[in-house]
Amino acid sequence: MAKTQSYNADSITVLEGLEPVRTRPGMYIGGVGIKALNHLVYEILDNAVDEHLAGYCTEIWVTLEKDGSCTVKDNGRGLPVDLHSKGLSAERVIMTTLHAGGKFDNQAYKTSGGLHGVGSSVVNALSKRMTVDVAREGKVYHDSYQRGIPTTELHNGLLPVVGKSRETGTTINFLPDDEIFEKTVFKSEWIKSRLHETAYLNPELTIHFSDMREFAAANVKTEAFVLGDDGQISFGLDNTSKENAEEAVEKASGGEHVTFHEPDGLRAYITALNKGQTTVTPLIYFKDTCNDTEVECCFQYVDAFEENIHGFCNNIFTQEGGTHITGFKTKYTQLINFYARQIGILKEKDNNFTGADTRNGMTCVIAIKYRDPIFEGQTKTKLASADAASDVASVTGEKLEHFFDRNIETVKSIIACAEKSAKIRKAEEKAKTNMLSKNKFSFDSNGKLKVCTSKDPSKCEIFIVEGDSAGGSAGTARNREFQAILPIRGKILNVEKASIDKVLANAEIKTMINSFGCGFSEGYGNDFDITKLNYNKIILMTDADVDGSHIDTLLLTFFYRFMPELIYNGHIYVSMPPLYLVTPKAKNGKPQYMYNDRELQKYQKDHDPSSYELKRFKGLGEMDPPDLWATTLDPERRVLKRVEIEDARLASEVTEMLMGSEVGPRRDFIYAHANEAEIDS
Ligand code: 28F
Repeated sequence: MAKTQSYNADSITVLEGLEPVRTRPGMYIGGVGIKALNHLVYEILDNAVDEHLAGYCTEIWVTLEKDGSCTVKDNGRGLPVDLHSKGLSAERVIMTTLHAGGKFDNQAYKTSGGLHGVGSSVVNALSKRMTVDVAREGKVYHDSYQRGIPTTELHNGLLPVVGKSRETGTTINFLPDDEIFEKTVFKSEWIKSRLHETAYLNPELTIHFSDMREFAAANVKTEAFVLGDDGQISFGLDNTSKENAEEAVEKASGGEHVTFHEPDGLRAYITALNKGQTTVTPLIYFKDTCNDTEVECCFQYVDAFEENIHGFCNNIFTQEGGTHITGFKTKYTQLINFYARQIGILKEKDNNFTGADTRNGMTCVIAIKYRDPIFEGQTKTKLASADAASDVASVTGEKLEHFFDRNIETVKSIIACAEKSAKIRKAEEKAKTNMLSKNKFSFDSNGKLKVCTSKDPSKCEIFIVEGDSAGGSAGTARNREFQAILPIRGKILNVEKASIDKVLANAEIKTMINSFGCGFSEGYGNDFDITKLNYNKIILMTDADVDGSHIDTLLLTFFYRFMPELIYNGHIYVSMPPLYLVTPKAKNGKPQYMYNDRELQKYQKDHDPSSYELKRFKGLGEMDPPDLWATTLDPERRVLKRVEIEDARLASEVTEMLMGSEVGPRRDFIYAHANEAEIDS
């Protein structure tokens, strides 16, 4: 702590003014939504954490104030305030110019990098008001801004002294600008979880969080207080227990206070991530430095068929992974295979475990400190610095060999998880290959597909119809040159519930996979190749009744799970066959097709019922071929709905809920949306 970091204010690189920040905030903080709002807090917090990483700050206070502003305070050295070459206090330069940050101080690991490194000047520009108080050299210096414009007068470029202090540190209070942000109410849950994560990554740091905002207390006020006969306050409404009542009262008066301090660091992090799961190994931890890159890692296996690996670089969560993760994975896979052969679990002739096999059940955090990291990817959270991979690999190899040599039982437990994964993977592969190979030949035996003559996929269409009768009339009505018909019998398998080998054993599914020709993708392997797709349009042409729509849902579930690209690339359509045929009795009356009830009701409003004949099509099989062609197959006249997934995640959740094995959510969803669905009259 005594080490005084040498710097000179001139080393602050001054790039440009703050105007562009207010005109295009999204460029600097990724948007103007609630995530971007919280990002303001993280920007300021990162600077305080940098001061901790430099070795000078041990505590940070984050407070959400009553007035909606946020205060971050640290007990570091205090921002420099002496004159910068521009004749201004260094603090003023740092707060009013973009990317002002000491390139000089690459002795420390700046958390800034990519999106993260925009620094406090961006927060200043996007805040209705901001104050900076610096305690250093026994004095407290003050500066203030409005929307990035200074409102404190400097004397000969220096900040006014507003007080004395034996401590040192920096305190910044800012109120996000409601002219910029859609919402200016911080989401405290996200902030608390980020503070907790920061505490896990920095075991010597203590972070205090306070939420003083009115409504935080107001929720409490809306509950009915009941003064118990023991004089204690409790909740009249939901009989909240006494301690909650006390906490609630504290929130009402003095706000919420939480302190994050995790002296067990990553070990505590992994323990928290594995809470409630059956662990299969002890915590495995190592930390070392290689080529100036600090590598810290902790992992533990649980009895579950999943893998959770979180990477950090200079305290930044690398959501999109990167070289530190690949370096770890490569080395780890080699190691586990080496030990599996040493122990004799893998024989000479056996293939190696895949990387995924060796990480089956692993929960892992890899946190590195790296100078001037390069980030790339959508949200600048993918580490691209090449030599981070080799640095991590060498620390991992050296430390784990040492550990595994002395803990062979743990290695055996890990290998047992790998064997389980390998077994399931092989079973799936077998199911898939024998499905594809057997079907290549026997496929034509069930000869259900009525192929078209053209072999140009860009022209061809395949209609998936329900049952052989519809298949028959569609087969007759279609244009053989470019329209193929695939009749499927009854309901196809509900793939959301079935395991992969059952899915691949289902005749209808096999026929579809083979007809399309592009293979399919599933968890372990991606053999999907859209360039091999035989048809430009895959058209679901089921009957317009409840059965038909159920089949549509099952088909879409199948496409979403095994061939999502078909949906994303717009190859999937739903045909819109007519529901009614109205034939006027008058001699020259022209028959008219109606595609929904609204059209029919409109017609019925304008025509006397005795003036026409009404036919309701119960199924496509009932339509004679010329009608079917005219209304549903002819590209010139038909109506098709293209299936698009706006939000894949929403679609999968809805699919999961509707087709998944749990009944509860499906029933709730259907009840909730029943009035939206056009229930057949
Ligand atoms: C509430 C947020 O921002 N704390 C900070 C420091 C300390 C120094 C510093 C910051 C020097 C040239 C970049 C002090 N003394 N909390 C914070 N504490 N920045 S931000 O220096 C800025 C660099 O430009 C500091 C000696 N060296 C560094």
